[in-house]
Amino acid sequence: FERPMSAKPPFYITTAIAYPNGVPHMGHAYEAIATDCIARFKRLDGYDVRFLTGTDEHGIKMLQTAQKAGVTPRELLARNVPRFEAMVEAFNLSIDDFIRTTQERHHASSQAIWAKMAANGDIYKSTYAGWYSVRDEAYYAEDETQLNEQGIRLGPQGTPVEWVEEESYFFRLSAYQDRLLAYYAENPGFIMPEARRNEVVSFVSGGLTDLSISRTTFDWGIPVPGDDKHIMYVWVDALTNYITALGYPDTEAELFKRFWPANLHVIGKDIIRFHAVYWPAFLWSAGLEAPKRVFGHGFLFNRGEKMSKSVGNVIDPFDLAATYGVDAIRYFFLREVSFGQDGSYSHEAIVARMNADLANDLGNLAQRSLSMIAKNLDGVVPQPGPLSPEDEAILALADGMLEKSREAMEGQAIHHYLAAVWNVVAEANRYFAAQAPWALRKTDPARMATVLWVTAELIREVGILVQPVMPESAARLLDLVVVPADERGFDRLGAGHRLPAGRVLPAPVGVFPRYVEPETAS
Ligand code: ME8
Repeated sequence: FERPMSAKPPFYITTAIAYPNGVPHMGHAYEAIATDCIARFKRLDGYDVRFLTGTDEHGIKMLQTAQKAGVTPRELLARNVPRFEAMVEAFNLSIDDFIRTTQERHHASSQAIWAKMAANGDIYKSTYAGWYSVRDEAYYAEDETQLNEQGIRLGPQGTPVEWVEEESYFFRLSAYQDRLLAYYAENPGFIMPEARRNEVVSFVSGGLTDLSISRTTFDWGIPVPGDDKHIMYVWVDALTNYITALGYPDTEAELFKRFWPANLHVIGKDIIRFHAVYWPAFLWSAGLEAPKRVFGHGFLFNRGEKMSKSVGNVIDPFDLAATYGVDAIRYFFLREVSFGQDGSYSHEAIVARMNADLANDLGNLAQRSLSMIAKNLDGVVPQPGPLSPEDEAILALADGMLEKSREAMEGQAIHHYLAAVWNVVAEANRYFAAQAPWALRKTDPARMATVLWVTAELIREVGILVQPVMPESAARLLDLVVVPADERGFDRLGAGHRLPAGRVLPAPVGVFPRYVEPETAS
């Protein structure tokens, strides 16, 4: 890797790596979209961003799914991994790397971190006897499980657990309890949102037992260095992906030096324990730093029902994007669902957002104001006259969006950032209606020109700020006001870089289509 030296501050952000035991579902796409939005926001805000995603290809779950389908794990991967790669294209994910845990680089990296942990005295051989959930790929203490009405024992996530008793290597997790608790206390922003932090603190405070980190009853995984009979516990290998992608075990690699520790691991709430307890302990044991933040987002429910392959209500994200448009889907999920909370979606809710927020509020504002410039000013951005208090007020409100958005995004409150932008869009519509430039056309054309200039400038600012959530539509919006490609960063927001007069605009075209039901369309 040759990278130009950058004076920009580094920002390393990752998604979880999904199990490709099936095709991607909307939960996977949601996590990827949210992470992409944060990555794009940071890039536009002047950071040197590295964004990683990928697939978690080992483990018992993968093996069993393959066996049930009558194929080898590699055949299962050949079937499903291309769909995850296609999701990157389909959802316009601005990734820098896609890691697959079956890659050679990852084999080497996982064996290296294991060897480091062993050299540190944190790994010993014993016998594991306890509960394991294949669906979660997780070990659970007996008191975390319970019997359901059918007498089936379930883990805390509601998945069946099975009794496992075999020779296993253990990781001395118990030795890290105090250091973990101290880390949580000193870094209150390490686990977000707060509900997730409380959950983890209470789990760790309750006492940590050593963790079984190898199995001998199957072979689909990375062998333990020096003891091929043992296959590493899939989570040891999975978590290590985040450093493999930076060149580990070469800690002198340029990417590693620049981007580790990670700024943000974006994951779902069901896998917080792995990231906020096991992962820092593994890293410390290997002499590495813990990540700066782990954010556990909520779960998506289709019409209020939990999506799962077994329930059969998994919505294909590719279908959603084809039906409503990628940007509409990206906007819908990031605006509708408070990031960190669970969320629900339905056709009606998506259409309501598309038509109200996008087609009406933002789309119409652009269309109405820019077509007035086209019709009345030969499509040329006018020179504004003296600004009225109303003009000053709406411009100041727009100039204030960046600070509000940054503040929200500091805490991954993506929905607050979007609410701040759409508050300005709503005010801009009120401004436009109150100034009624169409009525000024005959009575006061100079004033009309000023109002149209102000509105076009608002479109420029909003266009720049919505790029992280709707990259394509925002680009088209910015094309309508002819903002050059190198003037679309957040450093161009505000009073210092107003829309220059004299710019010739293209004929405005609609950027946000209204959703019309197929039945009524014909
Ligand atoms: O957990 N709504 O993989 P995974 C929102 N391989 N998010 C959801 C979701 C839903 N309905 N269902 C799943 C794994 N997710 C491991 C990760 S990381 C080193 C290893 C999220 O395919 C889930 O919370 O089961 C996780 O963050 C991601 O999708 C991948 O889930």
